[in-house]
Amino acid sequence: MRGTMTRPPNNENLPTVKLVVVGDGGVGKSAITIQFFQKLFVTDYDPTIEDSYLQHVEVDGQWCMLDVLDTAGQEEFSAMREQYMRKGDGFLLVYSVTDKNSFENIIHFHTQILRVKDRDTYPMLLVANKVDLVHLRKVTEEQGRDLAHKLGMPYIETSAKDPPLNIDATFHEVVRIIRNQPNPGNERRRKKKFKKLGKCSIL
Ligand SMILES: Nc1nc2c(ncn2[C@@H]2O[C@H](COP(=O)(O)OP(=O)(O)OP(=O)(O)O)[C@@H](O)[C@H]2O)c(=O)[nH]1
Ligand SMILES: [Mg+2]
Repeated sequence: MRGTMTRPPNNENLPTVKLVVVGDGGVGKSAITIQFFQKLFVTDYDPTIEDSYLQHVEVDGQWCMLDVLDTAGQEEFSAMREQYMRKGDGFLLVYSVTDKNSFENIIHFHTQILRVKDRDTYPMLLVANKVDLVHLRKVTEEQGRDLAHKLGMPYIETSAKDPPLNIDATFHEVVRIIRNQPNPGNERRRKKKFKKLGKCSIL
């Protein structure tokens, strides 16, 4: 009987969870996504414009349809950002531990997501990728954890290279964060109410 528990149920009944993978160009967003969905490491760098992946997954005994958008990190495609940010239920904010700039730019993705969502918090996970490149590392685990703490999100270290590190754990964790968020609708309303109150007090 236990075996039947792990079989995916009818896809039509599954709740869809939309994840968006963001971060600078070349940090490994596509490599992480392809390692998760196809179980292989892409060694070539082929800048993404926009790719999406769909698959049912089981997280903590509950199945869902995971709809993942792998976005463009290259600056020339940044105009598309607001549009895809609107669609996400949760975000993977990826930087490369070998690229300090990509780490420093995380704050901009974070700010933009909160602005587009009109929220004070939103389900996000800080992903420090390429930790296999030990000798090229420029951003320490402590720096990563500090930033995650400051931005109010969990932190995870990954490698998309074989043998992969924490790739399944990363996607599962974002699903968990989305499921566990406290009453998102209420928070949005509360923020709007505060804005109105703010206006009233000025008048
Ligand atoms: N060693 C190592 N290389 C990686 C890792 N992740 C990605 N790479 C390599 O880094 C390069 C860029 O990876 P991509 O996944 O294409 O980067 P991206 O973030 O999708 O880039 P854009 O699509 O331009 O935004 C590729 O050559 C990958 O093979 C990793 O964890 N370890
Ligand atoms: Mg890519």
